[in-house]
Amino acid sequence: MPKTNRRDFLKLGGLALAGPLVATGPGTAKARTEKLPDYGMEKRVPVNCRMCAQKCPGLARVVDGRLVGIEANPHSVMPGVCGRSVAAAGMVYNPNRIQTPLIRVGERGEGRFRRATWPEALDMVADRLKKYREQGTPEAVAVLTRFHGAPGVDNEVFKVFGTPNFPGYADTCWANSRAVGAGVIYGPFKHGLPGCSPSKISVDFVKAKYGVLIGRNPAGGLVCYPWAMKFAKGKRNGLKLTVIDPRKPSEAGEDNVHWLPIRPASDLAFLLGLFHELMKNKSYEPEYLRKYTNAPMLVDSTTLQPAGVREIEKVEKGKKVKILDYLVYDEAAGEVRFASEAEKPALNGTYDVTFGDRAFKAVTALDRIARELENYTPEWAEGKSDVPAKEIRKIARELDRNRPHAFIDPTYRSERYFNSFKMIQVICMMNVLIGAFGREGGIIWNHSTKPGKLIHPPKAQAESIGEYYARHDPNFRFGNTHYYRHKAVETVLTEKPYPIKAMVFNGSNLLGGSAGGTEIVQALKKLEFTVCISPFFNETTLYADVILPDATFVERDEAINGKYKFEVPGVTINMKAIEPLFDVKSPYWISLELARRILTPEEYATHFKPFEEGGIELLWEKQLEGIKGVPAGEKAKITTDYLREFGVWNGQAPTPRPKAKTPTRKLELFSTFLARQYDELQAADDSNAVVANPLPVWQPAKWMTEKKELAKDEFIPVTGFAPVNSFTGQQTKDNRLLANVGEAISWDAVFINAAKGKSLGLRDGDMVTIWNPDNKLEQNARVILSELVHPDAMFSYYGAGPGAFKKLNRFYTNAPKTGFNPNHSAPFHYSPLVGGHAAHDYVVKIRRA
Ligand SMILES: Nc1nc2c(c(=O)[nH]1)N[C@H]1C(S)=C(S)[C@@H](COP(=O)(O)OP(=O)(O)OC[C@H]3O[C@@H](n4cnc5c(=O)[nH]c(N)nc54)[C@H](O)[C@@H]3O)O[C@H]1N2
Ligand SMILES: Nc1nc2c(c(=O)[nH]1)N[C@H]1C(S)=C(S)[C@@H](COP(=O)(O)OP(=O)(O)OC[C@H]3O[C@@H](n4cnc5c(=O)[nH]c(N)nc54)[C@H](O)[C@@H]3O)O[C@H]1N2
Ligand code: SF4
Ligand SMILES: [Mo]
Repeated sequence: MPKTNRRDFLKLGGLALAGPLVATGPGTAKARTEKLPDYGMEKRVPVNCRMCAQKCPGLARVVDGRLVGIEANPHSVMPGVCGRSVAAAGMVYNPNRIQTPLIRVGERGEGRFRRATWPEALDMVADRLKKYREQGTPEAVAVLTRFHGAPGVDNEVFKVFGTPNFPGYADTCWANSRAVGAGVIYGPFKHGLPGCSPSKISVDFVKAKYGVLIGRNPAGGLVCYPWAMKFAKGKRNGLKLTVIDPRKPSEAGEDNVHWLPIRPASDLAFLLGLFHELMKNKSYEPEYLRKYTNAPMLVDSTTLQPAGVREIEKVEKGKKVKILDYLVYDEAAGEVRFASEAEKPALNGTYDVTFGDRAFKAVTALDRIARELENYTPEWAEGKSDVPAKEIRKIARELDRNRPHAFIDPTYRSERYFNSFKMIQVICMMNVLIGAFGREGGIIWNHSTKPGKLIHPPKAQAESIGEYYARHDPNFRFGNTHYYRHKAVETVLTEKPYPIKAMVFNGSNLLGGSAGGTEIVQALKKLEFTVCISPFFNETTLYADVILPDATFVERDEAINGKYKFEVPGVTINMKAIEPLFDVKSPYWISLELARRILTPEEYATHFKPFEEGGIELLWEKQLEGIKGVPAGEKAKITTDYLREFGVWNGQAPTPRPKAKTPTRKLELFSTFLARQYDELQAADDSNAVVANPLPVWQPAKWMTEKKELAKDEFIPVTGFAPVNSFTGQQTKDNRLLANVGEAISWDAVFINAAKGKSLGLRDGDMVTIWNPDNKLEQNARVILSELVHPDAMFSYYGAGPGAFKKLNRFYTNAPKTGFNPNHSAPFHYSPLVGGHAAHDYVVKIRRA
């Protein structure tokens, strides 16, 4: 087995080398998939596609050492890769990739760099970062990772360095409204906080009969190929869909899709109208609600607190755990009892309760919710959302007719508006009411595996700023302590709770992907040092002091991956298919070189020497040794050799169950977590109490509180993904093989309602200027006048154009030269309590350029 090539390390440790190095990284492993059937010359190597973020298992096709494409891995339970993956060669052989390490020469933001050797660039990074450690403040360095190439090793370098600050990207994606909104109803909870990431559950499209997509487009933003396949299969099986979207997403399929345009950010109103109908029509199975949900929980009608709770012990998976028991009215016993002791908890009614020294009346959660919903008629919802009341009634009937094989998709990318959290809370409550959660054709739990680790860094001394804000910032109460890019920027600007002075961007585009361009630029200018590890240029690299180009996924071996985003557990591997091009290096090699330079020799010897010597093979061995989530009988089978040969292991999908991972272990139609938070916020007279209300209640988006109505030239900037693009990443937008399709769908344009556009004197194809009156930053794009966009919405495909940073055009040839990015102009704000970047909760103006 080839191990780490020690000579390469020695070479680099010595004299600075002028020319490119041949070293490619530790433990370059050999793939066996050549054994799979091929057509003569081709070799097939298992990879986890990274053309977007989802790591679908595929096979890289290599002819004479060159990548010709990626195709489905037939050993996967749902084989398939999407068109972006097929076009991977357009990323790899793009001369616009960053070819050598670069060091800034001009001002930050000018995007002027000189070429450097690896030793010079690595030494500079190490010297500049080491300083903070020597001063005793390693926490002044924040490490922002997303598309990182050396999982299992790269972040570990900085963990041993001593920083606790790894502000993840997902406050722009799912980590707030979605994770908390679904978590409060379904679970799971970790350290007392709810967090249901989108990889934890999925919609059973294959068996579903009817569904509502609202703020979700599984055919455009595929998520991962298996999900897209399930969606397509469901549609072939006759799945009927209603799509609620400010624009018609043609990717969802034209034939059996019913599209209803909605005013941006008014989804919550539509949903409340729908919930009103479902409740009025009693669209539920009493037995499901009694058995699996806390609908019978008795609550105080005005304070919204459970009438009485206690903690009881239960054994789960051999471990004692505490669960929350609550009072219900037991119809069998004819008295109020704890749920754990009740035989037939009542779903409806008001009862006399004596608990502790209080005697009072309490109502069932179901009745209390129903009472609240009386306010939100379909007519009220129509007034706010523009979705006709009769359509809302029709959707309610369809859900009722098809339940439980019906769903309202709990969304994926959720951080759009101040009220996105409430929207998702309400969606998840409705899926519980109609009995769709944990049922075939409804919402089901996914199963992933968790590989073990090779490197075990000590815990940092300082508290991370994410944890700090979650504990001390009342507005970031439910904020995610792993994903807080926004708060990292705030810390740079305010230096609270302590200064952040340097940032390491490892496959993360803060300036392109997060709302608040003006403030982010201020922060990037203020930092003492910035390094970007990325194969491609992006907005953030314009502000880098040093850029280190790492190899792309087909040019490197990678840690084993267990997140398969699927109800079927999986283990997948990514192996080097081709030699790295230009003077780029394996990200594992880069990590070791940084570790060697930044850490003490003792630390290096303890934590990284084993990897240097054992290479990726050792990492894989340790990962497989410590893997969790694989049935005992299967564990022995999944060896490195097995993965080398097949690329993927899949387990069996368990039968869907309405199992809850909440404090009560019931699907919490009435969230006990929110009730407690609501109580505290009410007591503190906090205006954000409405956000924590466990009941389905209306909360306006931020722009609605600032403006009564939009003027003729004003729009809310909404985005969506196209099947050809992937965020702001150059891997798709500057890709020759995708550019034509991108042009064909006008991925660089903004789409507005035809009548409204005409009233502004605009013609189809005009170049327009778009700006936020609050910061005046101007952007240009072509405008397309369309019947298929709500008058208040300005739609753009996210991430294809350069937005306000036209300097990027110098680094690309195939990408559009104009195109709007709402993040660049967006205010620097975040949604109350949960902390999502609320990228679309503001108003833009347009005029002909
Ligand atoms: N307005 C608006 N904002 C959004 C979204 C939206 O739809 N609208 N989408 C949001 C979502 S869902 C997400 S997940 C985030 C994305 O989070 P971002 O961090 O904003 O993601 P990208 O824009 O893809 O930028 C990541 C960078 O990693 C680099 N990269 C690609 N491959 C590699 C690699 O192998 N190694 C290294 N080191 N670097 C690599 C790419 O050049 C790219 O510039 O953006 C969010 N922001
Ligand atoms: N092609 C492609 N697929 C991807 C990715 C990619 O970059 N490219 N990225 C992956 C990632 S990280 C993610 S998070 C997922 C995201 O997957 P999705 O969450 O499905 O992503 P989007 O396409 O951003 O948004 C879905 C729909 O919401 C609509 N929408 C926007 N604003 C509103 C609104 O106010 N109300 C309503 N009702 N609808 C609205 C958009 O028009 C769009 O059709 O996609 C994943 N898959
Ligand atoms: S969805 Fe497509 S681009 Fe994204 S990882 Fe899967 S195959 Fe690759
Ligand atoms: Mo995302």
